Amino acid sequence: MNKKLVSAILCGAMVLGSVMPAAAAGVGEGQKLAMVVKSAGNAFMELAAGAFKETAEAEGATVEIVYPEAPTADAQIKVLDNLISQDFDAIAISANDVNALQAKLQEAMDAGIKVSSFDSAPNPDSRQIFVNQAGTVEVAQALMDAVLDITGGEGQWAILSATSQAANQNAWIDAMKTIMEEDDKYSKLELVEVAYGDDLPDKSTEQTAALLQNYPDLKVICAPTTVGIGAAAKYLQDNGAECKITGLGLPSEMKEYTGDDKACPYFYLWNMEGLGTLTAYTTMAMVAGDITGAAGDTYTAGELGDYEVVEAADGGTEVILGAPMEFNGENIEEWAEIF
Ligand code: RAM
Repeated sequence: MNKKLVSAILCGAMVLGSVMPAAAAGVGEGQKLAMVVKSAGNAFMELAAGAFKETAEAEGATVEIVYPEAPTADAQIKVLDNLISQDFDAIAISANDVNALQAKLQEAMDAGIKVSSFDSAPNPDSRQIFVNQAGTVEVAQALMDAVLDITGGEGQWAILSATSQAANQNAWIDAMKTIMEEDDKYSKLELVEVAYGDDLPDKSTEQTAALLQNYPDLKVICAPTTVGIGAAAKYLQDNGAECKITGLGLPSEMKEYTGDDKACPYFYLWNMEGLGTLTAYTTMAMVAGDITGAAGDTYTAGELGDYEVVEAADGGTEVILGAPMEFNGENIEEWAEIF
């Protein structure tokens, strides 16, 4: 930029500065926030964390994103230990285990740190609020109906999950099983196995191969994990398998595999930026003392609008971002550009 242009911009800024009122302080002004994700190397977690950081920083907070070295509760306990000693105002966490983090998260709350959770909820005693990306039963219903549709209403199907302890995947799987048992229209479906790829691409690929080998008539794999669905879709498509995949995925990672003539006819997810943004506003509102995380609390989450805290099925409280979104051959290109 040439010097004249720079000084013209500076002059303009000074003039504007003298007439414009000072910007209002953001809701996160002066707050020190940490986000603990499930593990590194998971694009879903990076997207949620990116939106959380951007939103909270724009509101005046300082933010640290922490990536545990493995998708386990132990690895999260290690990083929590470190955070508790560093004077954070709040920790937002996606739990690798429902119960195993309780003592550590209680220690954090006893030290005056607000504990919010997002994506994967630790038990109610371990948190003050859960930011749920979509209703648990709604997600399970969408997945069960996809399995019913893609199998043609009958036959063998399997689940490829994340870790066996993952709180969110287990909640969705339990809800799917309940839906399947309660309605006769699913009675010709046979769930043969729940396999675990631990949210690691290689292990998810191995588990997909094993499912195909063990169940030659398998019609559909449902993977309620972005890492699992991506690995399985690649394996099924590269090997020309008849078995199809559906589940929860990131459009950008599923682009090549989605459509009626591909390995994945369609799948679901939610507004990824919204998840990070809503978690940021929720966490900041707790630190500011605008909400406590009790059912009935209301607050504004920036451009996302107004939210109300409600009772969650596990006895704790939650705020629900919205409904799950379907991605298919028609809209995948467009969404893959976004996340
Ligand atoms: C994986 C993680 C995450 C989950 C998504 C759908 O990225 O397991 O927790 O919400 O999948």
